[in-house]
Amino acid sequence: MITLYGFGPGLGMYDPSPFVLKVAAFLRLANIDYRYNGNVNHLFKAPKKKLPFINDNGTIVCDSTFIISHLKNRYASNFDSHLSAEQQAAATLINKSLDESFYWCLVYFRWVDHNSWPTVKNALFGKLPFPLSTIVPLIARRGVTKQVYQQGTGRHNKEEVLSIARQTLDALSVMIGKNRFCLGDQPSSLDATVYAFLAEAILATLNNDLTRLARQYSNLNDYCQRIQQQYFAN
Ligand SMILES: N[C@@H](CCC(=O)N[C@@H](CS)C(=O)NCC(=O)O)C(=O)O
Repeated sequence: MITLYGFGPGLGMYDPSPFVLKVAAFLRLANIDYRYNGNVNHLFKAPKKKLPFINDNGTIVCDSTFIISHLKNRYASNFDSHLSAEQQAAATLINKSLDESFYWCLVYFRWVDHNSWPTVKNALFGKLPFPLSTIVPLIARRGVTKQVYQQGTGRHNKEEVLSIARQTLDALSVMIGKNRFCLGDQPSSLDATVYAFLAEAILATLNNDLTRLARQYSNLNDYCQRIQQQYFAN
């Protein structure tokens, strides 16, 4: 059996991490049996100190990209075979764009921007006993804010970060158009990534500039709802 380690439900989401949600979405889209084990403490035992990682019958694989490659090789070698070589190449680059650029916009509006922080703090640290409930979020927020600054996104003002997110959303909206899935009427592994990142912006129980922006794209909302209903109903 495959076990997927994540943070545990939060912000109205299956998992508040887009990377964990991406792997869960892939497993569901490809119809691969797995068990989800969500607990923030998994971070301490995670081999690379990041989530997600999986245990596939004793084989540990870290990082959503490596995990999905592993799962495709072992259980779903034909999952993307309906895509042309050009589509597969574009999918690789879109995946990287979401992982490396849009991700930081999400993090910025959850952790750095003041509007969502009280909700995020409560969702992620609300169950800690006092005084940990005050100290741990403070330290965690300081650490994440430093990461966002070091990565570069934290050096921009709010409007600039929003404009980076808007470019991605505009592009995704054009790419998906009226399609059922990202690249037509059949799912591919790109849907796992696109759904995960869009859902964390559109479906999460947060109300900030980024979530409000993402909710303005009706086809992206429909896309998220469709995948949510079809693959995450239970
Ligand atoms: N490249 C990794 C990124 C994973 C990642 O950044 N996970 C975040 C949560 S969204 C994490 O574990 N952060 C904890 C930390 O940085 O201490 C992947 O694709 O899985």
